[in-house]
Amino acid sequence: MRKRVVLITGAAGEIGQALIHDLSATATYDILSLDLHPLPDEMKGLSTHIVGDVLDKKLFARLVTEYEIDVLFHLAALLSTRSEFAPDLAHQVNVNGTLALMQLAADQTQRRGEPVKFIFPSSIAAYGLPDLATKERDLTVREWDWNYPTTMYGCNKLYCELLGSYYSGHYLQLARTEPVMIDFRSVRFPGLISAFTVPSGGTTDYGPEMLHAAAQGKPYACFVREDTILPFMVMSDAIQALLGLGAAPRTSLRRSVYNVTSFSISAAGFRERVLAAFPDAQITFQPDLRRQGIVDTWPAGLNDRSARRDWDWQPAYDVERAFGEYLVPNIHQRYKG
Ligand code: AKB
Repeated sequence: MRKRVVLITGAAGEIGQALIHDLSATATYDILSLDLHPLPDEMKGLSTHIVGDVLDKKLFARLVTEYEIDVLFHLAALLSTRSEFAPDLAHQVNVNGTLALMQLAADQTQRRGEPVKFIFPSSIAAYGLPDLATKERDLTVREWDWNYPTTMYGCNKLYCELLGSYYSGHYLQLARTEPVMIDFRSVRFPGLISAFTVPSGGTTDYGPEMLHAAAQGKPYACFVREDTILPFMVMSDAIQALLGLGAAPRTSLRRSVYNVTSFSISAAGFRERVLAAFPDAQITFQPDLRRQGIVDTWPAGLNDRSARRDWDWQPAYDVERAFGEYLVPNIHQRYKG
């Protein structure tokens, strides 16, 4: 008999590592994790880890003979800045990789006659505001506002959200028999900040980079202007969002894609909070025009009313608690000594 598992792709990334820690603590599922890279040594034993590529169809053909994938957290992706430097690769990983996994989930769903849950992190990059005046006016955007992304990554995320709706609502619509569909659920994340890992290749990275540099006594030149405002959330809330949406009864979900957020903060405000915790931090501003151009199209805040209404979403950490209770104490601990 095949072993029933939760599959996590992109498992060695920031969200992947945090999710494995959380899921393995509850022990409800056996975790199968996949990434191009091995997991850090201290995570050995928390999951069955496979070093491999989401584009490797042969690997997946082999995996489904051994495992029954019940829930799939598809986290593997190239982030926004990196995708601008390698748009072709970004499209392959972010779109073709996702499409292949949705097809796999759809095949598994058909075969067992029960939906595979497909949980997909989307992003504020799915938005594209036309100018700063609009960003200042529309301070919080709803899921359906300004869906005109200007980056390869944003286009990839928005398209994959639509693919998810297709596979969960319309796939095989011309077939004679009624198909069983995958159960696709997605959250649009703001910038994420972890106390334990540092991101790479994203455009919201200036927040966590500033904090981690300060904790290590390293100078940091922030690549966006001081007045840049973006929504953020700590990693622990991001994991609760993925798990909360995953656990919600299907009948209570009125959408397949939900905004989630915690607090909005300017780059200058971020610096102030970091300085309050690390008074010797050397933080300057040296905006990079291209990266600035990207964040200027992303909204200052997200309207997450639908998530709050449908599956009781609520972040545990507002800005005060995020810095005071989660980020600063854990980062102090991490770099101690
Ligand atoms: C990035 O900056 O690319 C990511 C994101 C906003 O999804 N953090």
